[in-house]
Order: sequence, then structure tokens, then C-alpha cells
Amino acid sequence: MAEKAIDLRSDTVTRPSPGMREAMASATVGDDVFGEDPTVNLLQEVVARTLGKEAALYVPSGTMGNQTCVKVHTQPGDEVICERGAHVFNYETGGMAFLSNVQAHTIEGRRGVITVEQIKRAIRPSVYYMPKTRLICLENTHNRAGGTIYPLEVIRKISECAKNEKIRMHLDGARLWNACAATGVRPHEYAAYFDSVSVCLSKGLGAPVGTVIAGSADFITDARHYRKIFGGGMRQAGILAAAGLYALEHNVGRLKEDHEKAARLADELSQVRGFGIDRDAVQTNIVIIDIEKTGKMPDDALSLLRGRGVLLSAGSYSGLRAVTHLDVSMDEVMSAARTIRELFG
Ligand code: TLP
Repeated sequence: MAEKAIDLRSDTVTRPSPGMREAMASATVGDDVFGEDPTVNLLQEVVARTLGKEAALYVPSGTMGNQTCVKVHTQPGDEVICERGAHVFNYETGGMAFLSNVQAHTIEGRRGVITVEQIKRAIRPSVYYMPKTRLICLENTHNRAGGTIYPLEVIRKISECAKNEKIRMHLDGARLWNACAATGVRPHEYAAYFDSVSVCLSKGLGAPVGTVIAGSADFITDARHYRKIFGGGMRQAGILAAAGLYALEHNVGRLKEDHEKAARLADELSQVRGFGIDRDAVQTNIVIIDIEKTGKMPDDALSLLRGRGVLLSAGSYSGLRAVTHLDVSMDEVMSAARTIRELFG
């Protein structure tokens, strides 16, 4: 393998920069289970304000963020509507069933986007022998669809329908920052249509740990209760929250660079024979490559690439995923593209 691998497996692989580490080392801390960590409190205030919500809560991971929100919104036996490729359904180890005893009602979207018409058809009539449709979870950007952006107008229509039907709305906004960077829509404009929002600091923003969930003050009171039950009550967490504050201050403005890298990578790889790339789905920092026509299995392709110092991850049943982030330069991305073209072209 080459000396330093070019790691495009995920934007979660970034390491804290010297500036971020300094901010962490000098953070003022207290016991956050007592609500006494000033840095955690500040992070929560900043994110609540950014999302236009009354309150926010710092949790260790995106998974805990989503699962805590699902738990607060639902009762056992309820049904949660989400897209078929949703992270909350596919990659959270069955957490909705395990922790909240709810079932998912999945709908196949187009590039991860489900419409209000599809949702209307999925909402259960209120008949005693059917589950109650309690929650709609949307994901923006949509990871598995390739970092695609949810159009604000579609969200508005879904939210109007949800209000009429008294169904709650949750946003898995692990990469909401990318959607905002690409569209110019502000975080609070997206968040306004949701009862709860989960945003990650440890993806494109480069913090080592952390997610913040936001909602009404009452919602966050309940969420704090479940965070503790789920083992997410941390003590001097300000050390970590400081990285989140640093990330919000320094790393939001540069996300467009990651999008440019993904676009260039997609352009290069679209020329490889047998590679299927839905170029219109490359809207932010993720490129999904369907390799079925190359006759190679994803695992074999991944280990071939690994041998040449390029790390990708499995993107879908027949595909690979490349994610750009702040720890890979445009030059490295182009070098990875050359290697991939050499191996498969
Ligand atoms: N996604 C990870 C993997 O789990 C697939 C990645 O490498 O992209 N929501 C979305 C949309 C996510 O993409 C992720 C992480 C999460 C939630 C969960 O976040 P963590 O990993 O912090 O639990």
C-alpha cells in the first residue's frame, strides 16, 4: 500500500486540526450531567439559535441523536415513515425497533427524496387494528442516495400534511450543513418544518465527536431523560463540545470545497467503462459508483483499491462510495481518481 492512503471512506475519518486541539485543551469544563459545563451549554445555545429552536442537547453520536428523538416522539407499536435508504432505518442497528419498539414504514424515494403524495398514501387510517403513523423522518442530505439535497418546497408540503394529520417530523441533518452550503438555504429555514433536528459535528465539520439535537424546550427536557438512559450523559464533555464550537466557527464556510472535489471526482470517474454514476445526484460531498457492469464485487474492488492506497467504502448493494472532506486535498482526490482509472479503465 502507498505510504499515506487517500481516505475517502467517509467524512467521519477526519482528525482534529491543531487549532481544534488547542480549543479542546483550553476549554472551560464542568459536570454536564448537572448541566454545569459552560462549553457544552454554549454549544447547545449556539446550535439552538442557528436552528431557530428553543433548546438543544449535545449527544455523543448521530445515531444517539436520531434514536433519542425517535424515542421522545413515539410510543411502542407506532409506525415511523422514512425513505428506504434512510440512515435511521439501515445503519443504526435496528435501533428504532430495539429502543423505541416502533416499526418503520419505508418508501422508495427518488434520489432519497419522498414526496407528500407518497407520504399521504403511507399514512395509516385511524382504524383500531392498525399502527399509528406517529413520525416522519427525513434525511438531508441523504447519505445513501449520494449526498442529495431535499428541496425546501417538498419539505414544506410534507410538513403541512404532517401538521394536519398530527404527525411529528424529525430531520436527520447529520449533513444539513452541506445542504445549506450547496443551496444557500439557512439551517433555521430547513429546521422550521421539523419538531426535532439532529445535526452532526463529526462529519464534514471535522470534530472528533458529537451531534446536537434541537427542538422545543419540553422536547429537550424529555430528550435529556432518554440521553441518560441510553448512556449518553457525559461529565466534563466541554473538552469535546469545544471541538464542535471550533468546527462551527471555522469549518462550515469551507464545505463548498468538498463539494467541488466530489464534482471533479465524479467527472473523472464517469469516464471509466462500466462505472455507473448518477451525475445529477452528486450535489454535495458524496459520490456513489455503481460497479455492477464491471463484473467486480464491491468487496473485491475495495481491496484492489486499498492495495493501491485508495480507500473507499461500500455505497449500495452493487456500488462504492467516495466521500470528500477537509483532510483530503483536491490534488489527493485527483490522484485517487487516476489510480481508480488505472485499475478499472
Ligand atoms: N453515517 C456514516 C455511516 O454510518 C454510514 C457514514 O460514514 O456516512 N445520519 C446520517 C445521515 C449519517 O450519515 C450518519 C453516519 C449518522 C446519522 C450516524 O452518525 P454516527 O456515526 O455519529 O452515529
